[in-house]
Amino acid sequence: LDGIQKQTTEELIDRTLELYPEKARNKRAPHMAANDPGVQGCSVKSNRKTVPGVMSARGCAYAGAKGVVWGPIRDMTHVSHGPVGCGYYSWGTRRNLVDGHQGVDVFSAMQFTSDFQEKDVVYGGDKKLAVICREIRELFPLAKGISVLSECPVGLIGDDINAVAKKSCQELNLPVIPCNCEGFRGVSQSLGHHISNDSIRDFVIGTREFDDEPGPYDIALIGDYNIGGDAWASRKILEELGLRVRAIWTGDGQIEHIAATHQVKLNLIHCYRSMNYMAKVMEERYGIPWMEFNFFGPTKIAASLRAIAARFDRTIQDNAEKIIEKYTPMMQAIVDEYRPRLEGKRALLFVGGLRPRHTIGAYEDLGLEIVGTGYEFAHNDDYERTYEEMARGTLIFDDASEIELEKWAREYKVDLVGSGIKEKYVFQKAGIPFRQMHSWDYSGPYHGYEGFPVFARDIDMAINSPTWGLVKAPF
Ligand code: ICS
Repeated sequence: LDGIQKQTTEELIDRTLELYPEKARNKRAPHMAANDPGVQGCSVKSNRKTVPGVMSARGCAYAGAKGVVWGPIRDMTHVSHGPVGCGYYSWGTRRNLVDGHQGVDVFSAMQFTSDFQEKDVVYGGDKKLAVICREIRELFPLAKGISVLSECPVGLIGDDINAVAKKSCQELNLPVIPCNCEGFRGVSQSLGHHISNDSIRDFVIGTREFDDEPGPYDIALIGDYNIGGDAWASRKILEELGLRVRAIWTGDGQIEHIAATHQVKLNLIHCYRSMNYMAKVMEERYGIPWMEFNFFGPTKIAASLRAIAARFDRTIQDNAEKIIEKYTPMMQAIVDEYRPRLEGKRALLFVGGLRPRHTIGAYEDLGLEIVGTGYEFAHNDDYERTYEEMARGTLIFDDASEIELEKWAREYKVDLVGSGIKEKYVFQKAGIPFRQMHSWDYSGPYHGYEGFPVFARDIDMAINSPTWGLVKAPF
């Protein structure tokens, strides 16, 4: 990119690290690098404990289990087991949309919690949990199951939710699934994803079969959480391709479909970070192949459609070409409209475990340049998938703090920051356009052909709003 070279970025990294005292500087140094694709040894250290005292944007294991993997399953109840706060503050914040009747056959807008009090911490909460399961069965007879998501104190006092779940399951004749996702486990929400995948492996997968006969085009859509309707947009294209989407993990998800996923022919994974574990398990256990794909922006969508179609017969492959032919002019019209207003604008991204690499193509379709990208909680395999997506010399980083992000946004003179709610107001107050790339800033969908026009409009609206000319930061 123009004016961005490996050396200039390395100098910027040095200037950034100077902001820290020595100990923190040494700890943070391995977590940022200038991109050098194809060169071995250029790697960003990741999946490590956040440096104490450095402000981080990470969540916890409970967040990864409740908010990310289990929460979007619409037809069961999810019990936040422990004090009331964790359930309350994870209530309805991720915008994973659902279809159906709340409180009847869909429960995603409700908060179930065991509301631990002092006596539960002292004497244990197992009995209370059994009562809650009975109450749920009685009050919501159409609920297809109960997940029990442990908060920190449950593990600290040594409650045995697995035993309670087993007993309740027999007593109520209903799946009751324990998930030992206490917030203190691991270094971020990422371990919560893994623990949840393990609980699906141990208690859900293979416990049901689909009502109708399996077919050659049966697939599962894995790692699409229907943020702002994303999974609905993705599903539409896959169906147009001629595939049968038998289950979605877990956006607008149904537990019985998830339980029968072992019958599909191929697992298609959008969010690799949060669900690669189960894809690998299904491959080992049931011989189901899996592949990653990317439905952000027309370039990546077309490449993904061709790659997916290549796994099937001629009919599907022809369909892929037909779909691409049909949508390309529509997408070109969007690009023609917005690209002249966005060409050469610079963006800095900082999101969770997938989007910092998966959204790059969509920005580039609009003419933006990504000068830096980073993850809150990605692992090594995510970084390996990132280097090739970014231009040489650009900045790649892990678990950034506010002071680092501010430094980079200012020095790179970015036109847009795409990150989360904890970052948003810092940049907006500094007069820098911002889009929230977790919740899509209450917009969406951004996936698929339906999503790209929405994305393009939002990015244009953020960057080219006349508001910015009226903002004068006092610093
Ligand atoms: Fe996957 Mo926020 Fe996903 Fe990713 Fe994951 Fe989270 Fe969100 Fe972010 C997520 S599952 S909640 S794509 S929908 S935990 S936006 S890794 S951090 S980039």
